[in-house]
Amino acid sequence: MRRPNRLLRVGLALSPAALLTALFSVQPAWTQEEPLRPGEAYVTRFSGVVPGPGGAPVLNPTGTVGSIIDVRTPRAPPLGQHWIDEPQRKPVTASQVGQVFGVALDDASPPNVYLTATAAFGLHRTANNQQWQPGMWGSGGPGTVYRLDASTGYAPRVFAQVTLNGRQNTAAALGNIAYDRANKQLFVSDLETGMIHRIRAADGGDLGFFDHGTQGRINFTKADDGQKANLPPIAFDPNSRARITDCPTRFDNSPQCWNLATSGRRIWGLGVRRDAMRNESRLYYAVWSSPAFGQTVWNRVAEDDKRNSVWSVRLGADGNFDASDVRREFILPDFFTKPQDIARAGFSQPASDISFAECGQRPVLLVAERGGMRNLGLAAQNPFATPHEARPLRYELDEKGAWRLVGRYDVGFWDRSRDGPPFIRANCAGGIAFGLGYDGNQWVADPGKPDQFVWITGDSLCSRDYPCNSPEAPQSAQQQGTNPQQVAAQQGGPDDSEVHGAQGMAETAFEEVAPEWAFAPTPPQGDNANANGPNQAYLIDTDINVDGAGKAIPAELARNDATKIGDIAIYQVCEAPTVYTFMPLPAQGEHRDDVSHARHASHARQSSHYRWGSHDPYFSHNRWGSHNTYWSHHRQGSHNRERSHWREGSRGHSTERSHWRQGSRGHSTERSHARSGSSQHQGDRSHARSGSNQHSSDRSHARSGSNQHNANRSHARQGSSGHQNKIQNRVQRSTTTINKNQGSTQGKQRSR
Ligand SMILES: [Ca+2]
Ligand SMILES: [Ca+2]
Ligand SMILES: [Ca+2]
Repeated sequence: MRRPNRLLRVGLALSPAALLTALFSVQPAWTQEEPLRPGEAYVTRFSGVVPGPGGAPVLNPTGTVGSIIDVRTPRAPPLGQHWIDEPQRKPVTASQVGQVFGVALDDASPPNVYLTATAAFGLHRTANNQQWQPGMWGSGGPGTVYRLDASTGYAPRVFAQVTLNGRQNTAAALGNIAYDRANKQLFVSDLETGMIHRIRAADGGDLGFFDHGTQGRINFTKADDGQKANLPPIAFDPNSRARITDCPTRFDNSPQCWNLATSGRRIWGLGVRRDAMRNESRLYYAVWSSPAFGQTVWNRVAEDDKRNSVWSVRLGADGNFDASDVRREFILPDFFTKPQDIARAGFSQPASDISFAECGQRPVLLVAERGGMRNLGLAAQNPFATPHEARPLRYELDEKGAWRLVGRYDVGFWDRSRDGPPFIRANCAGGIAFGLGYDGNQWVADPGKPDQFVWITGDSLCSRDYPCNSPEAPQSAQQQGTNPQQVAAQQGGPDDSEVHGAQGMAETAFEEVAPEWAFAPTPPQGDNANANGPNQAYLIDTDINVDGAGKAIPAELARNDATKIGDIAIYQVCEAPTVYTFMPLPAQGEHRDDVSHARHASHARQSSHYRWGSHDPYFSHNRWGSHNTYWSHHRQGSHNRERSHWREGSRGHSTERSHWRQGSRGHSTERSHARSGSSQHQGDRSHARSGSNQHSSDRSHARSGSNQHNANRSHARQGSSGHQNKIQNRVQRSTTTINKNQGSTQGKQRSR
């Protein structure tokens, strides 16, 4: 966060006392030896690249693919700022464990960490396609589960090799991993075979597998109506293999050759829930149904079967799968509406993670989507998934035992104004976990507040065109009763560093799932355009963004790491509840049908059925500036010495970071000019920042900062030829009381 953090001060000329404070209050990154502590996170991510032979990028074998991130001590409220000096430690590298996505913790104290091999960050062969690049699989292969033992300081080792009756995974690798406390075992999804394996925690022994494609689909209960149903079985062909040597196109860039499991039996996200009231454990798993990877059969399956879905299978007293008790818990709500998107990716992107509230009395299930799998190459932007089209979703259990979709978390400031509907902040990177809430005075994680925060991995949490809040803006917003983004714009400076990593926010701060305005042809205006979620969140980039001397590293603040972030797990210690508070059932006669709610196609959008938020008892609490707990805590910010000092720009002044934006010393023509339409005005860039391809008078004119429209100021600001016609039209249509011949006219009405 860009308050005057302790790390940034270290490199400056400080008083001896201040220097001492700085040295002792923060350990340099990577040096702490403690095991995981309650409240801390473990986050996976892509290793990054280094120049290879001939200069083309190759996997960086020494790049970090997972680490502990200490999210316990932000010492400031969550207000949409980049927390730049988050402590990290215990990195593991690609040469040790390869590329990994899934992460789970067991219930040892302190817990051990489990990581699973992945193709989610692409498959990477050497240039001659003779072998895997170093750093692709570490010491194992595509079917490997690694364990980082707490007792050895989290030194990684091969824990299990997932095989199907001895058949090795050929490339598609594993999906995710979940720990089952009651039965001391782990579940691992295999993205090639579609099987879910049961692995003994004590020694990594394989206790068997569940085949959703042939066991789950043929006999299940639909949770929404309690009826039995079946779908045609889809079997795995054990003779299939990744087409490494005979792919018609380059293997690395051709996921259709990776032998990913068939649509409808492809399992990614997993979660285990023990229901103490029913004395029952179930394994939840996410099924990925999609036309991607050349799965033309998808076009011919039933409508339900085309959607991504979450299922569960009961676990018997011995911890084994009970295939006689399979439930289709819910179908995920549609994201895409455009035919070309549906033809590309299906109705929504896959769910790569499932998490439960383990401590609180309210049964809550969180699902994280990820933008599919692809590999555009190691030199490409957004190489490994389609960014900005994946949601974190929240379900709650109702009195009848059905999971009801109650909300969606906004993640990242990127708002899809340049992508098209839905205009929501859908930058989930596919990992989600509950974490500790914070003490509202000190802003330190409170072990007495388990499950009160959610941490979500995300792409483009902040970026040049969708920036973080500046340190000053939230306070001004509070004083002015508007949102921080607008204030930041007025003050001439949001923080435009690139932040890709994890977003943490109050678990109650969720949004309506599919608001009507999000599906309008043009981006929303006014309140609907506000970044409610990220405005009340901590935003962390998973890279180390400050150097050993405590200075920000400009290259780290400028690099787009979208699609390179993985999964997250958080260590919490709590007593599991024995009674629950359920989501109330709808009033008699009121419509409720999760399946039809999931479908845009089946409803007119004006239908109130999409307005889950209006049925949601928590919804009213997440409005920016209304009765949000964290917002009101922010009032203390004006008395916070650190923050005040920062604003005066004295001791905490960091030349590199301050000048980064202003472009004085490190003036970058490209970056400076792209931001504000100077002589090299680029119509598409500048206008896109205003929130739409089409000039929006509401938004653009509001940036001039006055309630009363001032034609002179607003119009002069854009100054581009491409802008002229629209401005003229707008002026002629809307400002009959403004005399354009008088440059200093005060507008008598707003432009709209
Ligand atoms: Ca960082
Ligand atoms: Ca980064
Ligand atoms: Ca997870």
